[in-house]
Order: sequence, then C-alpha cells, then structure tokens
Amino acid sequence: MVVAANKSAVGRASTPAKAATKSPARRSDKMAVPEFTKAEELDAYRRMLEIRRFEEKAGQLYGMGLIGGFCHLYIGQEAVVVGMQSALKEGDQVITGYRDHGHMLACGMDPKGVMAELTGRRGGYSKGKGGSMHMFSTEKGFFGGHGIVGAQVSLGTGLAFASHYRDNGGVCLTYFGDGAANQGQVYESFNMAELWKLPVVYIIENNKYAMGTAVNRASAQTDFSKRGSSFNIPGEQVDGMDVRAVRAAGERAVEFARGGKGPYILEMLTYRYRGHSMSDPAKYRSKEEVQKMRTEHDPIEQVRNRLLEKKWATEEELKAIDAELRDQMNAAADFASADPEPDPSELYTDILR
Ligand SMILES: Cc1ncc(C[n+]2csc(CCOP(=O)(O)OP(=O)(O)O)c2C)c(N)n1
Ligand SMILES: [Mg+2]
Repeated sequence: MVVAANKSAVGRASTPAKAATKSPARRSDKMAVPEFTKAEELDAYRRMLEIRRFEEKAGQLYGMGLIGGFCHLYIGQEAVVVGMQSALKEGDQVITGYRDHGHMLACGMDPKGVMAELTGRRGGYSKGKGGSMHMFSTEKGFFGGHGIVGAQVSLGTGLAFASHYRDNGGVCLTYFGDGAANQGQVYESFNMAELWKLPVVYIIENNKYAMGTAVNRASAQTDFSKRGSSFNIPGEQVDGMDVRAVRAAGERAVEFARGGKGPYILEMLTYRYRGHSMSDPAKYRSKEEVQKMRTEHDPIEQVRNRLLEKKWATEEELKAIDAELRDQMNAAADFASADPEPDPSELYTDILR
C-alpha cells in the first residue's frame, strides 16, 4: 500500500512546485512503503498481537461482569499505535481518548496494571479508582485516557507547549478520532500549535465511525489530513492498517515536529472491528463490511503473511509467540480478578480540592 502525501493540504494543489519547498504536505509524489527487516516484522507482530490478546481478554472479563462502566476496545487499530510508538524517543509523550488500552501497552505499561484498573482493583494504575478511561503513567509518558471527546487535543497541545517552553526536545503524540475531529477546541489547538510551532503530532484515527455515525454522515470534509489547511499545518493520509506505512509517516511527522517546524497531522485510515463500546450491537454497519476488513486488511495478518512468505518464521514459531502472549493475558486477568478492591479510605485520596 502507499502513503499518499496530501498535496493540497494548504489549499494550493494547483501550485505544487512552488509549495514543495515549504512543507512536506505539499509533496505530490507517492511514497512506497519501506520494507521492515526480519527483526522489525517480528517485533511488530508481537506488539500488535499483545494488544489484540489483551483486548480480547478484557472483552471476556467485561462479559463476565468483572469490568464495570464503559469499555472501548481497540481491536483492528493496532498498527496505528505500534507504528507510531516506534518513531518516538524516551521522554516523548502520548495522550489519547477513551479507546486507550492499546496506547498504554504500546507505551510499555504493564498489562497486569492496566487490566487491574479495568476491574477496579488496588493494583491498577489508578489504584482501581479510575477505570478504563482514567489511567496514566508519567514514567512511561502516557497522559491518559480521556472520556471527553476532543479534550485530549487541547491537553496534548499543552503538553507540547511545556516541552517547547522547557526546550527539552520532547514531542507529544496527540491521538483523536474522526468524530472528535469536528470539535471546536481541536481548531483552537491547531491555531496555537502552529502559531507557536509546538512539537505536537496530531494523529486522527479515522476508523470510519463515531459511535454509530459513519464519517460521511457527520463530516463536511472527510479527508482529515486537510483539516489543518487554514493553519498551514501539513497533513498526510496513511494506510493505518499497514504498520510499515504508519512507522514511516510517524518518523516524518516526529522529525518535523522535533525539528521546531511545528505541528503535523497524520490521518490514519483504520477500522474498529468491535462495536463502539462493549454495549454497542453495531447495527449501523453490515457484518460483511467488518468481515471484509478483517480478511483483506487485518494489520496482524499482513505481518504474519509476510513473515511466512519470506520464511522469516514458521507457523510453529508464530504460534509460540501467540501462546506466550495468551499466557501473559491470562495471568493479567487472574491478577485483575483476585486483587482486592481499594480500601474505602481511598475515597478521600488523590482528589484535587
Ligand atoms: C464532549 C463529548 N461529546 C460527546 C461524547 C459522547 N461520545 C463518546 S465517544 C463519541 C464518538 C467519538 O468518535 P471518534 O472520535 O470517531 O472516536 P472512536 O470512538 O471512533 O475511537 C461520542 C460522541 C463525549 N464523550 N464527549
Ligand atoms: Mg471514529
């Protein structure tokens, strides 16, 4: 697949030659997806499968009544966080919305601590008091987990402002959905980020739906890579189901932002296989549509097929990785089921008054 650079991101598609010197968004060439080495393919396979197996286990625990409240699974979108994370350095920051378990694992957070937070137990990242949408790890550079659609965009811009102010070379990856992209604060953030050349990469995870609303029913401009046009923010549309394309685009965007050139937008064309949350029967789309994405574009299958085709791994070796991850997630689930709930005295701790 090909990453299409958005040649008209600043509304000057008719003058690409002049514009080409100014920002990558104005390139009109098509870029081939760079190949991964064997080690990179194996690493991507493991990291994406880790997220998938975690999410499947979380779905099971939800079905057993062990997880309360909302639970938004990331299954299908794994290539986005895995590819983007590989473009980061120690000290960089990540922030996202409520579909956040994959982002946490990609940042290196412990599946046990994440699972125990989902079940509301002491060993959870927020001591069992936050749940799926309220988890953080400043050590791992993960800043939530936000339930208010779009709120993380201004917060991520603020994190980038802090890095800029401290001149520490940090970049903030700010993830949000196609639905969130229609929020007003997103554009206030874009304006400030470009004005002050903040080191932020805005990653729009276009999974085609915002709850039950398809993108074309809610958005006047469905090419989200162009959403920064009025602010001169470059943008690219990326095949978000191909981890190699994601990493290549991520590296370009992070380098741009880290180099003091300001914000960059990456629209990831992706898809969620499950409903919006666990309580969504997903009647707004056909089973065939989901099945088609799973069979033709699955991010993990793509890597698996390449590994097998190139004889870089055998079926048995890949199965062994899978078995190891399943064991890890079973252990996380056991911990998250057996760990005690927080003591009632914790009701009065960690509260801003
Ligand atoms: C300010 C605000 N408005 C509405 C909601 C309800 N809501 C929760 S998720 C969601 C859809 C967002 O979709 P999108 O940004 O595409 O993200 P996705 O769920 O597809 O990852 C809505 C409307 C909310 N949480 N916050
Ligand atoms: Mg969406």
